[in-house]
Amino acid sequence: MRHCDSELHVTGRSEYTDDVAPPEGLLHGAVFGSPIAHGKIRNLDTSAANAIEGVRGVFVYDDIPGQKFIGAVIQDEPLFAYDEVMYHEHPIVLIVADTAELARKAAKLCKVEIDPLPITVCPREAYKAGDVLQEVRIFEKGDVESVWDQCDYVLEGKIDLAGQDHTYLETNRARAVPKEDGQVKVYSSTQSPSAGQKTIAAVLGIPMHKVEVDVKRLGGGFGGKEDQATHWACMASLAAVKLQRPVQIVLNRVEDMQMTGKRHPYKQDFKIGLSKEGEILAFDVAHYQNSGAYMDLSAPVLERTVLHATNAYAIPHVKILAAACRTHLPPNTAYRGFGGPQGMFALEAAIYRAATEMGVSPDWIQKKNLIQDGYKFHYGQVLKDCRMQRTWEEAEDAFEFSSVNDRVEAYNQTHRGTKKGFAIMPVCFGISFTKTFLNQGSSLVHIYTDGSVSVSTGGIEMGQGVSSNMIAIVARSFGISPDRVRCNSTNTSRIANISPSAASATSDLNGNATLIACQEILSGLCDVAARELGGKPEDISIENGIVHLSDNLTDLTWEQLVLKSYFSRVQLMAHGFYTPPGLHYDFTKSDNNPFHYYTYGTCLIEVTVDCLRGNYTIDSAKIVHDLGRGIIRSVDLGQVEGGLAQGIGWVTLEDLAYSDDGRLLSFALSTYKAPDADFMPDDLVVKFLENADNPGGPLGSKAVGEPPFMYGIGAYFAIQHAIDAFRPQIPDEIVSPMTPERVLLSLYDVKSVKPAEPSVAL
Ligand code: LUZ
Ligand code: MOS
Repeated sequence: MRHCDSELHVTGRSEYTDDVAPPEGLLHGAVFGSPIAHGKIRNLDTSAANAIEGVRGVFVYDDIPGQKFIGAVIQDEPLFAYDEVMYHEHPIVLIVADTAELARKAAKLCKVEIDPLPITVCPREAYKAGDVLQEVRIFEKGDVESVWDQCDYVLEGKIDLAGQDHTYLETNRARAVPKEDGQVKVYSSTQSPSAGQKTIAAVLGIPMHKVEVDVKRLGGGFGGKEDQATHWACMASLAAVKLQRPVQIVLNRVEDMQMTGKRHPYKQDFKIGLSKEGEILAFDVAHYQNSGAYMDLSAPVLERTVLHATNAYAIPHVKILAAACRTHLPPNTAYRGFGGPQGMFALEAAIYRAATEMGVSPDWIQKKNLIQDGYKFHYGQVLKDCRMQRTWEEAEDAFEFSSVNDRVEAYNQTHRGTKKGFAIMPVCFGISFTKTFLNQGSSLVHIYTDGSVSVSTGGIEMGQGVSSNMIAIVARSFGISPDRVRCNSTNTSRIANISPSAASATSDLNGNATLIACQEILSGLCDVAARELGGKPEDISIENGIVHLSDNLTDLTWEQLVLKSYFSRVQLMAHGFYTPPGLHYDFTKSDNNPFHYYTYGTCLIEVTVDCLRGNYTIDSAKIVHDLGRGIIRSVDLGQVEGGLAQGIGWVTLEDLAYSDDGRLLSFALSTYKAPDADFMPDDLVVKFLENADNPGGPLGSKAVGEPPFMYGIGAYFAIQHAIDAFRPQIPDEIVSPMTPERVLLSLYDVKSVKPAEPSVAL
C-alpha cells in the first residue's frame, strides 16, 4: 500500500483548508500586530482602517463576547493585546474586508501609541530576574554532589541552542462559516480540532455543540498547529458570527513566521563526571527554556526535556534544573520532539566535551553507557523490552562502526582543504502524551450497503500518513482491499473530545480504536456468515474480499455478506474507544510510568567540511530504527527521512536569529534556510529492526513521527569533529545551529560577528 493521498498530491488535486470553493460572500481577515516587542498601549486608532471602502469589520479585545484569554495549559494569553504588548507583531486588531489585499492595506493604517518597556530575549536573563512561568523545578536521582570527587574526569560547559521555525508548506489559516441559530462551522488547519472547538465556543460564549470544526488535511503541522492554530480559528469565528458572513484568515509566510511561536530556544549549563573507564557517573544540567511571552505548551515541553535529559544512557546520579523563562518573543510551542531534542542535545554536548578531554571517540563513551532492561529512569519508569543496545549493535555491524574512525582519520591526514567527521546518535524516545488524560483515541467505522467502508477518527492527516494507516488497519481487519476504504475528514461532530494529533501517538491511539470498532462489526458479520454457511462464527475469516470457513474458500463475497447482514438488521457501524493501560504521571513525584513504551534507534552521520569556505556536505546518514512491525513501509520511511531532515536542519542551517529588541531577523524563507533534497545525503540508509513486534501498537507497530528527528543531532557533532581535525578547539559556548558562517569563524581565530539586519523591506 502507498500513502493514500500520493496521487492527489502529485497532481495538485488534494484539497486544503482554503482550496474548498469559497462560499458566497466570503470575507478576508488580516491582523495588525505590535510594532515593538514590549510596552503599554496608550492609544489605539483604527479610524483610518475603518474608513477604507471594502472594510467590513474591525475587531479588538473589547469585541470578544465571551472568554478573552486563551491557552491550552493555562488561559494567560489575550486573543488580542489590549493593555500590554508582549512581543513584536503581537496581534492587536483584526481587519475584515472584501479581499485579503484590502484587509492588509487597512491593517497598515492602524495606529498604536505604545510606551516602551524593557525587552528580554535571553532566558538566562529572565531567569535571573525571576521572570518564570511556573515554579523552577529540580529533579534528582542519586546525589551528584557526592560523586564529583570520585570521578576521574569532570567537565563543564555552556550551550546556546536556537529554536526552529516549523516551515510547514501551508501557513496557519482558518475559514469560519456562520450557520443557523448562532452556530458556526470552521475549517481550520489545526492538529487539535477539539481545542479549536472548545476555545471558539469559550471566546464566543456559546456551547461547544454550536461549533463544528472540520479538518480534511494539513500541509504540514510539526507541532506548530498543535496549539497555535486556535488563535486564527477563534478570530475568524468571532468575525464570522458578528458579521454573519463567512470569514477566512490566511497568514502569509512573513506573518506566520513573525506571529507564531517556534521550537523553544534553550540556554543550558552542564557538568558531567566520568570514570577513566568511560562510565558516566554523574550528570548535572540546567535547562533555561526560552518560553516566550505566554505559557502555551511550554510546561509540557519542558517536562519532556526533563524526561529525555538522559536520552539512551544509564546514569546513576542525575540532577536537572528546569526553568520556563518568560521572554518577549511569541509564545514558543510544540515542535516535533517536544523538548526531547533539547534535552538530548545537552547530554551529547557533554559527552563530546568529555571525549575531547579524554582523547577518545565519543562513541566509546556512548556505547559503554547505553540503557538496558531493568534500568530505572530518574522519573521512575523501569525499562522492559529495551532495544537500545540491539539497534546500536545492528548498526555497528551493518555500517561497520569499527572502521569509520580509521577511514575518517586516514582521509584527514591526507587532505588539508577539507576534513571529514562523524558522529553516532542513539535515540530512546518515550511514547505517550505526558499529560496522561490525552492518551485516548476514537474511531467511527461505517460499512455501507455496497460494501465500501469509511472511517473517521480523531487523527489529523498532516502529510504523515495517518489516514493511510487507518485505511490499512480497516482493510486488514475486514480482509478487504484498501481501495474499498476511505478515510474521512476529522470532524468534531463525528468524533468528540479529540486529543491533538501529536506526541507520535496518533496512529497508535486512533489505530487501536479503529481495531476495536472493526472487531465489534466483525463479530456481527461472522454470525451472519456462520448462519449462511453452516459453521461456527469463530471459524469464519475474510481474505481478499472472500469469506473463508475454517480457512477454506467459500462462494460468499464481502459485498454479499454486507448486504445479507444489512437485511438481517445487523449493525454495520461501530464506534471504538481506546486508551493505553498502566500510565500514571505526576511531575512532582519520582515513581512515574508516563510512557506506554519507547521507540529506539541508532544513526551514524558522516560529513565533509570545506575548510576554506566553511560550508559542508552531509555525506551519509545510516540508521537502524525500531518500528515494531511497520504498517506501511513507504509511510514509515517517509517519517524517518523527514524527521532526520528536520533534525539535521535544526542543528545546521536553520538560523532563527532575533535582534536584542525582540524582532525576528530571519523572517522569510530568503533569510531562513530549511534543508532541501539537495542538502540531504545521497547515501541515506534506513534499516528497520526485524522480528520486533510491539504489543502496544496497532498490528504490532510502533510510533514513528518524532524519534527520527533526534538522529539529526549527530550532524552537529560530526561537523564539530571535522572542525577539530582542522583546528582543535574547546568553544567557550556550544552554539547551535552550526551554520556555514559559524563553521568558518571557528576554523579561523576570529571573534563571532553579529548577523546584519536584513535590508529588504517587506
Ligand atoms: N504534545 C503534548 C506532545 O501535548 N504532550 C506531549 O507529551 C507531547 N509529546 C510530544 C509531542 N507533542
Ligand atoms: Mo507535536 S511536537 O505536535 O507531536
